[in-house]
Amino acid sequence: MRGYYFITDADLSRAGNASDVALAVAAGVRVVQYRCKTGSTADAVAEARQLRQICRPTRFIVNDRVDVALEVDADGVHLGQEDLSYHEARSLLGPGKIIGLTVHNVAEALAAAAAGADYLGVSPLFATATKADAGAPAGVQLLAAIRRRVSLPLVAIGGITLENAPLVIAAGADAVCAISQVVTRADVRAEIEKFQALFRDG
Ligand code: TZP
Ligand code: MG
Repeated sequence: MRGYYFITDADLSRAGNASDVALAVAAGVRVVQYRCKTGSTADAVAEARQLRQICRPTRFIVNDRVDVALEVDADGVHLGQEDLSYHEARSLLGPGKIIGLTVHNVAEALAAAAAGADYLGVSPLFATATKADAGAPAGVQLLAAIRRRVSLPLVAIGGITLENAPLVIAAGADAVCAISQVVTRADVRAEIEKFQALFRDG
């Protein structure tokens, strides 16, 4: 889990999800999350199936959609507080799949850990225009507070840049996700590699 965590965004992407995911895999990213908020279920399944193939053996996680994850044999799902619960998702997915949960405060983090989550997404650390309903920025203080209480892998997200990522890692993040800072750029692989280097150098 340690390193840069890639999430697709077809609306922001310059070159499209398939290109972005192929470049993320080439850069050595360990986890790719397919996040699709628009379009039909049939289109989501078709795209997820294509991305899933590009990702082998990189771990492939589907955002929100347990049904899509099951259909394409994804490695797991990432769920928010308003999606299926951990227990509902686990009963559908079975024991072998990864379930990541987004948390916005320490209480949610403790509840997610107690439920059995495999990792936590801590969100949003900073202001972001990428997710309209992301909520108020929590700052690195939230990450540090969760780090003190929870031993699960922590993935930080929301407004992360190459400038603030070192603070996020120092506060205890195992992984960082930056969507707009990567998929809008001409050289997606090079941007990912800059984030990955922060984990080696830090
Ligand atoms: N979940 C919380 S914030 C966010 C998601 C998907 C968007 C992060 O995008 P960016 O461009 O890295 O701020
Ligand atoms: Mg969700």
